[in-house]
Amino acid sequence: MISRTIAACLVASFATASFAQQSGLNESHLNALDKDGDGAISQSEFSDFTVFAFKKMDTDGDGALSPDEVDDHVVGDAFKILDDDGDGSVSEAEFSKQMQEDFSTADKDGDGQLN
Ligand SMILES: [Ca+2]
Ligand SMILES: [Ca+2]
Ligand SMILES: [Ca+2]
Ligand SMILES: [Ca+2]
Repeated sequence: MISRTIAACLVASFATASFAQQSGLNESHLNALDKDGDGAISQSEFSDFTVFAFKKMDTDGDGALSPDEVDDHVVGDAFKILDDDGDGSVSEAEFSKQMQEDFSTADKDGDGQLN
């Protein structure tokens, strides 16, 4: 449940601002992620969001997330959860791994779509 919160926080943090603006959608965070508008979020739509979120969060562009960069968007213990190897920064691989876990957790029926 905690891991699911990271994805949910990120969606809330990004979908309302630039993502919703780009897509012209704002009625819900899910709609902002659903690029093809089929009413569900596919694995690839979610992966696009993962890449987008990582780049947006990495404000100094060094290819890793510092605790500050994570804390700007997600409250709580997100950094500790994301930093799998405990080296004090979150790599893109660590970030995608957690986001994919979040996707699987949220996809309760396992059909690869969130709806
Ligand atoms: Ca879709
Ligand atoms: Ca960084
Ligand atoms: Ca790390
Ligand atoms: Ca599903």
